[in-house]
Amino acid sequence: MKLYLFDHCPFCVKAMMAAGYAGLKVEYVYLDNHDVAARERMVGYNAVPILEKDDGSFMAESADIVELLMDNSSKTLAPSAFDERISQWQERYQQTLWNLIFPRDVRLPLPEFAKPEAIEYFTRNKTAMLGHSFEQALLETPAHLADMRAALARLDWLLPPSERADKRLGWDDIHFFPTLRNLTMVSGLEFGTRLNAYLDEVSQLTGVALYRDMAC
Ligand SMILES: N[C@@H](CCC(=O)N[C@@H](CS)C(=O)NCC(=O)O)C(=O)O
Repeated sequence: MKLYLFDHCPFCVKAMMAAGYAGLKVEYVYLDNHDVAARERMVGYNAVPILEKDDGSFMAESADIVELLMDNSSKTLAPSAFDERISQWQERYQQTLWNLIFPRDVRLPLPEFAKPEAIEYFTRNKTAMLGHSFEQALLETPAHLADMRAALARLDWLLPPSERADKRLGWDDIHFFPTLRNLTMVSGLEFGTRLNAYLDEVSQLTGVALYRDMAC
């Protein structure tokens, strides 16, 4: 199987997590961020992740891909326990997350941003979502960091899988780890012992690397 993806994309990370946790042989193919036509050719619309199955057919939608990958494995995911809490947190802090993450995405040496046109495409789209430039978002970093520190302090319920009664990776991790993993690209953001343990453990269980060593 092949997975077409961007490394920074939280939906793609869900699929990567499942592939890694399931221990499946899946080839990762990183698309140029601006190559909309490649996505449309495969699934008829513009979105990654896209899974190419062994029979050559394509499927989109991260949750469906996670299900299919897990169905091909002997492992299972624990059911979600904090679905509501996770979506409320993500909604409440969406602007702060975007301000911290979008301008940094294109500063990392990621394959989807290897070409200048890819950086231009992403910058144009995400600037429109933010309502201001990446330069402004970066200038406002101290305020966004303060807001995010308060946000992280509210995650005391989030335990590493090994500290839970059900020690499996679960749907909550599939939904939440991609966002927290993206925050590891933000220089000066401290996660604390427990959240760092969470990030390290889920990264290790899924084979999805963190961005700590390239934080900017
Ligand atoms: N509902 C889709 C959403 C996927 C999605 O929004 N992917 C974004 C990347 S994070 C995308 O491919 N956007 C197209 C683009 O940026 O051109 C899923 O869960 O897989």
